Amino acid sequence: TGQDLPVQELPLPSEFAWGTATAAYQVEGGAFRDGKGDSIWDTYSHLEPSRTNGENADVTCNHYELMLEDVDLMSQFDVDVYRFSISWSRIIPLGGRNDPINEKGIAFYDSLINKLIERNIEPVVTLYHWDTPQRIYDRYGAFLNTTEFEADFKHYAHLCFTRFGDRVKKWITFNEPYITSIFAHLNGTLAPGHCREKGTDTKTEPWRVGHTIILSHASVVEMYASTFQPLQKGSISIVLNGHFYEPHDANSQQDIDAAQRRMEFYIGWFGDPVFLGQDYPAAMREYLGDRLPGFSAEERELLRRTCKINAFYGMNHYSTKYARQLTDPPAYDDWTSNVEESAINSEGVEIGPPSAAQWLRVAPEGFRKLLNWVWKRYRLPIIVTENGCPCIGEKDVEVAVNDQFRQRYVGLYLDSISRAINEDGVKVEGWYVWSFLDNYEWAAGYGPRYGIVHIDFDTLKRTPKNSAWYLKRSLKTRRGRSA
Ligand code: GBH
Repeated sequence: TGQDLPVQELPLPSEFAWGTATAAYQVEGGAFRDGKGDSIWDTYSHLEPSRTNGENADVTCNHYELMLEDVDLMSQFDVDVYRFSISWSRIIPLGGRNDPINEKGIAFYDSLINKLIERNIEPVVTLYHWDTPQRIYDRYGAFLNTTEFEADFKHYAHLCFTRFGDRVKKWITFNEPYITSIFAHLNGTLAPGHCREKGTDTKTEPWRVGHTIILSHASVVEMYASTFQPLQKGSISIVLNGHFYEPHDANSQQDIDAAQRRMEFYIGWFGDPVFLGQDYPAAMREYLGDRLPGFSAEERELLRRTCKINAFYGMNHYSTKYARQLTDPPAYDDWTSNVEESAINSEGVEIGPPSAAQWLRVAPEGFRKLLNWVWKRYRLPIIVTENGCPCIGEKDVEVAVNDQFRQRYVGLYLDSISRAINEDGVKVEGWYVWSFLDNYEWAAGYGPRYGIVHIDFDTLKRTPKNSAWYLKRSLKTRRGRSA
């Protein structure tokens, strides 16, 4: 599985971009500062703290106040790129298209962007990383009302392009629509935890949420291309996450099919409409029937007009799993598509060594295969917009600094990118580590730490881990090695 290999420091193209990534709710803090409105995460983390490890991100890294120092710190690692997200309710507190704008919120992102540019770091901006304005959810259920959501999101995006588009040249509309659809609307472990409320329908709602995201993405892409791109000359796309799936029994055709189907349910769900302008994958129609919404003729036209405008495939990727066809599937099966997932295959072989997160194992070969799978299906240059892992015992700064486990993980995953580029002919343009700082890991609170910088959440002291210096060196070496 490649897990026993040493890190080889294989070459990467000289123009390959290396960056770090964060998301607003996870790092900013200042949750109720300077006129910011509540988001569904402010509500969710306070309503029933047991859902979030008893913790919230009211303060978290306090990046809201320490941002200038944070960018100075980041620039010591020689990064090319910083990917961050804008908190919608910080700049439009009530979220809607007729609601007032908060200039103080805009000023925060203005100074962040200016500071990055001063440090020669390219800002890559995500418009939506899970923190829906609470009022939008209260008014009409956010994603559950396609027309309303699309109009409000478009207005918000228009504001961002207008105010920041002179300096921001790479835009991401949505982070991981699969997670918003499934984790927030089916199993309810992420805000708004909608399916925990009465009168919800988990049979159809996750798929309706996905539908809204796809259409909202497409109409924002069209608006950017027609109204902003001619002058601003930036690019736009979406970020999809997904594991790679290996068959549980490599000799079973059923398991081979199950692994393929699992990836279509994870990635093809969004990728086929967004990047190919097509309907949902056939396997989804087959399994979900009319629980899956259809695209009207007009919507199909929108997808066809916009699919080629997406300039890159944004990939968040962490790990690989085994997929097994269920022989005795439940009466209806919402999201696994009759697939059982595991970390151990039919011969007892583990997919890779475990990290500090139960779902995340070190599996660089699967990453290489996923890069190939995505390239073959969508033929778009890939930017790895998130990749990284949490190590065991990292609360303790002494332990965290010596993060050999992370250095090995990122080293092996970068080798996989090198092989995908140089041996397989896949186009990969950049890699952003998740994450710049230890931060608020959603339902897991401050438990798992993904940062290349340690945070003491009592004092807010920042301490770079050795992986930060390793990555600085490694990217220099690898890019120097390519002819
Ligand atoms: C990304 O999500 C997010 O974009 C980022 O904000 C986050 O901090 C980062 O990854 C690290 O998790 O315990 O089996 O129910 C990745 C998708 C969705 C993966 C929730 C972990 C829980 C799996 N994540 N999932 S499980």
